[in-house]
Parts: sequence; structure tokens; C-alpha cells
Amino acid sequence: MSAELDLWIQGAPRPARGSERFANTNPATGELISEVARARAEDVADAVSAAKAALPAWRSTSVAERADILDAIADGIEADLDGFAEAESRDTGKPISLARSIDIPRAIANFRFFAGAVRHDETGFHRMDHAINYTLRKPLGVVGLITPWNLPLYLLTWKTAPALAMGNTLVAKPSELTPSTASRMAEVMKGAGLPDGVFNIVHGFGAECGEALVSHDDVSAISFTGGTQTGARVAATAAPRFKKLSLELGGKNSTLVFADVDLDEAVQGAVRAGFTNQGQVCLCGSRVLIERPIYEAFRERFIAGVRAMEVGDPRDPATRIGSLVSADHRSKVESYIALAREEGGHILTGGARPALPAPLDRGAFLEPTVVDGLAPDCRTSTEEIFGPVVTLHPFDTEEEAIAIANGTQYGLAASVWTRDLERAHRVSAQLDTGMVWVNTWLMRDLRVPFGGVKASGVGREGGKYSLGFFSESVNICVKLGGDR
Ligand code: TXE
Repeated sequence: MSAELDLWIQGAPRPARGSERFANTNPATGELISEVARARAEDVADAVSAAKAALPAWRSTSVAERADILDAIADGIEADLDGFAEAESRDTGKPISLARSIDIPRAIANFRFFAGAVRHDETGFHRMDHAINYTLRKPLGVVGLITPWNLPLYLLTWKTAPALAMGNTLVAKPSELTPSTASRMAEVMKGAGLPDGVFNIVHGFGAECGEALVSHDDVSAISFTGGTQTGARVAATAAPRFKKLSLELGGKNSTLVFADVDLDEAVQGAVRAGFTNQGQVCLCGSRVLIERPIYEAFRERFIAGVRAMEVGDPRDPATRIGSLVSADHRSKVESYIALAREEGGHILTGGARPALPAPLDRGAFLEPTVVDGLAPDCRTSTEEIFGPVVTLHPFDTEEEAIAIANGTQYGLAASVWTRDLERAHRVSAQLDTGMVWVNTWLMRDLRVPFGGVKASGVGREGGKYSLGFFSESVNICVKLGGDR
């Protein structure tokens, strides 16, 4: 049941100028989902022109008008929640239950949240003796959004909503592996009254489509979420053109478990942190550091928790672990399992492809895998695997746990499990990450700063941070009289 999926430019679907297409397949079955228009630089230029032409009218709309449209988009996605969830699960291989309970509800929440945030936004005011200053926030202009395949609509809407709220016009480049829900959303946006040209989509590959967007002179800013190496390339292209840049990149996040925890709660939290979305979330806790007195008890329960997760058909509501995003990505993850063996690791569970009935036997499935016995500074323990592979490491002191957690090039997130309040604060403050959870994982308030340090990125998203990124702050200083 394959279809054609087009670019979305000037409020309408359209093939690429060169008429080329690429296949979008379901990674759980290998089945063709759609033939997708393959944009190159000339198509990107068309999309940027459409966004540029739409800018003067869109930036002059009132905040109330824009917020109402964001709410209407949220309503439109909600009315088709099942359709969106099915499309997301089919493109990514993730369990439908996850798409229904997390991905699509968050996409809806992103629009509602930023509609509210911009309605209630305040700008700066600085009083001097004989003057006042106020901060005017202007849209940046045409903004490029480049997003990955792990949480396709969730992350695209996380950027789209605040960017539209601040009056920018957009060209989005979703991942070539997961194009469907972006296009479905474009139709909803049209129905919600978003003027043509304000939101455009170019489908295609990084080197020929993403790069053309980053280097286009009429694109003022790029908001990118993806791999660290790609982020470095995007930064190198954007920097000499003085584009504003937000980079949300990879992570190798630690879950620190101290001996005073409620063991069952900590195990449950660590399993969820390690394997949600097949371990393909930049925030996943892929290395678990456990205080030695509870190491063995924790390990035993952790393995039992991992084995209890149902691996299989993403369409089955009972499935906890679906397919990885592609066969290529599975090969990358498997190469790390081989590396773990070479580096002296013991595979405690998993490590192989599960035996599943047709057509799932052609899918990119991999058993959830737990490894221990590795040095905390070896490659498997410090590089981002981005799959269902978690390493376990014992530690003896708080200082050692912090040193291991900080011993990677990444600095995105961590979670700390302890009932000692003072230790929770002390350890959290010493972790070199942008975010720390205590006795929980991935609990999100959309107002808080979201982002990483070191190789995990540059900048923060969320609430006022997103509104700040997607606008230019201009100070207006007004003299009030007097002689200065
Ligand atoms: O993502 P890419 P890939 C990590 C994860 C994964 C690795 C590589 O470790 O194994 O990155 O994944 C577009 N100019 N994360 O290669 O390439 C691309 O088309 C402009 C973590 O699949 O980074 C897609 O739309 N754009 C991450 C987007 O960049 C370019 C989520 C992200 O894809 C481009 C995904 C270029 N030169 C992977 N090259 C997270 N932080 O959550 C590619 N793109």
C-alpha cells in the first residue's frame, strides 16, 4: 500500500523539481510505506523563497492570532491522534503504545504549551534615572529546522511551535528515515488556518538537502537536533554565515544508583531510562553506575526487568521493545555489542536478534542487551550507542561515581537515585550535564531549560529559552527628560 509523499511548499504538496524519489520503508517489516520526493538545493531554494514571501504578513499578525492558530493545530493533531500514532510507529518501528501515549500527545502539548507561553510572555524593562529601556523581541526571519528520526513529530513540534509563536516562517527538514508525520502535520496546519508559505517541508538527505538549507543566505537561524558529528558539520557551515544556531546533540547519560535506594523503584527507573524507544532517546541512561554493596542484587533484578520486556510487533499494544529505526542503525548497534565482547564485557542478557515470525523476521529488531565487566573508560562505556544496550558498572565512593559519570565527551543528562537529600543535591551539582533527574527520569516540565554541555550541544530550548532563541532581542532606550 505504498503512496507518494511530496514536499510541502507554499501550502501545497509538490514533487521535487528533479522528480527523484526515495523509498520510505517500515523498519519492522521491510515493507515500502511511500516514495518520498527527494529535495535538492533547487527545491530548498523554492521552500526558502516561499517562507521569505510569507514573512512580512506572518510577522505582523498579533500574538493572539498566532497563539489561536497554534491551539487549532494542537486540536487538529488531537482529532487524528490514532492516524498520527500509526504513521509514527510505521516509520520508526517504535511500539504503537509509545507513539499513542508519548510521541503524539507531546506534539499536541508542544503547540498548546507555546500558545500559552507566548500569550503570557513578558519582555525586559530596565529603568535608569533619566531613561527607560525595554526589550523588543523581533522574529529572526526564515528559520531552518533539522530534526532526527527517534522522536520525529515530538522534536519537530518542539521547534515549530515556539518558532511560529515568535513570528518566524519556517523550512523544516525532517529525517529522511521518518518523513510521514511532518507531512501529515502540514495538512493539519493548513486546516488550522496557517497561511500558505509560513511552514514548508523539504524531504531529503543531509548532504544534498540539509546542507543546502544550512548554507542558504536567506535562512537566518538553524535549530538542529541530531548526532554530534552532524552537529559539528552544521556548525561549521553556519558559523561563517553568522547564523543563529541551536544544537541538541547526542548523549551518554549515567544513572547513578546509591546503596540507600528503594531497590525495586530504582531498578524500574533504570530499565525505563535505558530502554525507552529501544534506547534511541538522546536522554537514555545507557550506563548504570551502582554502589558496590547493592551491585549484585541490583544486577539480578535489572536483568529480570529487562527480560520481562516484550520484544515484537510494534502494532501489538503489549509490545515494549519494537524495531530499531533501520537495518543500518542496527548494524551500528551490533558493532558495539561486538566491541563490548572485545573489550572484555560479559553479555548478561540479549546481544542477539530475536526470532520473530514473518514479516517481522525482516525487521531491524535487537534483543535488549545488558553488559557488565567493562572498564568505565572503554569505548563501549563512553561512546553513544543509541540503541537497546546498557552497561553496568560498580563504584565505591561518591567521588568515583561522579568521575565516571563525567568521564565522557558528552554532557546531556544524568539521573541520581538516593534517599539522602544532601547527597542528591551535592552530586547533582557536580555532574557536568545540562540536566539531572533525582529519583526519576525524563520527567519534563516544558518551561525548564533543556540542553547539554560539552559535545551534547550548544544552547537551551524550552519555555522562555525557546522564545528567546527564535527571536532577536532589541533594546530600545528612551530618554525621559532631564539634562543627560
Ligand atoms: O543522525 P543525523 P544519524 C545520534 C545517534 C546516531 C547518530 C547518527 O548516536 O547513531 O547520531 O544518526 C540531517 N547538514 N543521534 O546519522 O545524521 C539528517 O538528514 C544538514 C542522536 O541518523 O545527525 C537528519 O534530518 N543536515 C540524536 C538530521 O540531520 C544534515 C538523534 C539528524 O540526522 C546533514 C539522532 C548535513 N550535513 C541521532 N547530515 C539526538 N540528539 O536525539 C545529516 N543531516
